Amino acid sequence: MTTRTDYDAIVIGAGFSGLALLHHLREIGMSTLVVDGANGIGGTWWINNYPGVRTDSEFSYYSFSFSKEVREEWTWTQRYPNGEEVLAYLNFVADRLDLRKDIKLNTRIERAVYDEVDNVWRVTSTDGETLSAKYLVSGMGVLSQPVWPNIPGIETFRGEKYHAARWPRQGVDLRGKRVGLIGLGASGIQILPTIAPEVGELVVFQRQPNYIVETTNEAVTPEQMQYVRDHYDEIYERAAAHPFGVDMVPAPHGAQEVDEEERRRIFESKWNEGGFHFANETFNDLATDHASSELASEFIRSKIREIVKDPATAELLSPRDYSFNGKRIPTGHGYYAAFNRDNVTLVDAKTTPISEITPEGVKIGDTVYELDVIIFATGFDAMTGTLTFIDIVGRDGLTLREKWATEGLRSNLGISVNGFPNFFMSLGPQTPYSNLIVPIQLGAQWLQNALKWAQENDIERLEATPESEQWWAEEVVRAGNATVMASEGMKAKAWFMGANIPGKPLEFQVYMGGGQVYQEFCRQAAESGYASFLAG
Ligand code: N01
Repeated sequence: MTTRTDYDAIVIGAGFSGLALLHHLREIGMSTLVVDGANGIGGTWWINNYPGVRTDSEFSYYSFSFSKEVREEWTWTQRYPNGEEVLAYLNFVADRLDLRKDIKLNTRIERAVYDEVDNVWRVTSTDGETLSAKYLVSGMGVLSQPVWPNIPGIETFRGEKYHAARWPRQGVDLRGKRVGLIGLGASGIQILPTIAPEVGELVVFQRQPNYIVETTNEAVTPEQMQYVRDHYDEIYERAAAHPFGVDMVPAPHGAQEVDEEERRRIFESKWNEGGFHFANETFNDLATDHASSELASEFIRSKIREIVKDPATAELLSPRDYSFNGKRIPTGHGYYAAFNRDNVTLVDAKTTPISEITPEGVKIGDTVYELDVIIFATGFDAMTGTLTFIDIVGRDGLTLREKWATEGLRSNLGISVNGFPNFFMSLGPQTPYSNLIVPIQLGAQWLQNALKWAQENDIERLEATPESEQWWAEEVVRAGNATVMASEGMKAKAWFMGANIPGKPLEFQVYMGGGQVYQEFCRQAAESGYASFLAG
């Protein structure tokens, strides 16, 4: 007998994942509730409203393809849409697909417990309400749990301090102030050139430089938008077939297969095209061959020297300890040029690290940099952080946190975990390193098919088998070790290795084998009658 529940499915998170899941689960007749702790829909785009936030992917492949209405009626205005525009898009999707009535905002989940006797999930929010559902799905995002650095004295600072991923919605007046910026990943790299013109003084504390692929951000013309509408299926198919989920044509050659002059020409032309075109359309081995990755590194160092006027600053901005692809590559909008401004100072926080934050500012060696505001763009406990922050309690009272702490990261395709029946993850750990819109949409479609199949075949529990977890863990390691990300990611302390969080086990948090390969594994799992999900 099936136990009555409040909903068939509860989805945590109202971002891209939550919206796609709600739509697809509704399509198979499931009563579905999406809950989110925020006061608005948007997920990562709601919480990351720091100055300068925008996509690193181009508009044409940074949207859902599954709804003809949305495709036809939505108009993007910027090649790299800013946060406000992406939020407007997500609100448009919610309205157009009539999703809002099944989304409960201001509802933060702190505990979800699997009841084995009744085969239901009981989900409790911080205000004490408990709801039940047969299926629990995480749409909590991969980079949602911000980390503050463990710098002594941080609480003593007398001025204002903000984390990029907890930026006040009403904004912050930085005009004329002395601002310190700690953290130069994709977040800090967008913040810096945006605030530099308005602040009095900007002191940038750099521990490890990044390789930034600069771009320009043109307005989308009506003709370009119409072209995208007319070709959306092709665009989406190309993105889904690309290892990193972008609509780009993979290069035919490795970087060492052409002579130096030709290499420079190709690098130069794709640098001018901007952003991810440099990483994906120059040569096909920048992520797999160290020497090729180093050639790309040297090209970017030469660009830094070209753009940044002060040679000492240019050298400090040039990564030397790891090569291209060692960290997630950020798209820059005038990042390097911002260091030519008189009010921007780059401080080396690697040779002598920040020792302390004092009431007045940031201390390095004997120098205290006096500041009014400190911005921390210090990143996230990626992939697992949100899932282990709350209590997700599976069979026999085991939490996901305990399972992964004792066994290492384990899942079948990043979708399902043994010991946690009928619990699924959109963008779980061990899913592809990619433009995430592609795995989000394909993941929602995969889950729709899986749950429809379970309903039709009276399957009460879907749950990764232990064998599938072992297989997938081995494949994640195999694929990761075939890339330069393995060694370079460790040197660069990349979040995709868990290396940015002191004490976190060092292992691949994502699947580096390519989005298209991953999707093939998902297809095979479905075609096999979901055999690797039938532990229950
Ligand atoms: O975080 P990060 P992020 N002292 O982890 C520094 C996605 N994203 O929020 O390199 C000094 O990349 C740390 O220094 P180091 C995207 O996937 C996407 O920027 O460890 N510095 C590093 O510079 C991205 O990869 C978009 O030496 C300290 C920085 O903090 C991911 O989110 C936009 C420090 C953290 O960089 C994370 O990006 C934004 C300390 N004690 C984010 N502790 C778009 O697509 C840490 N740091 C647009």
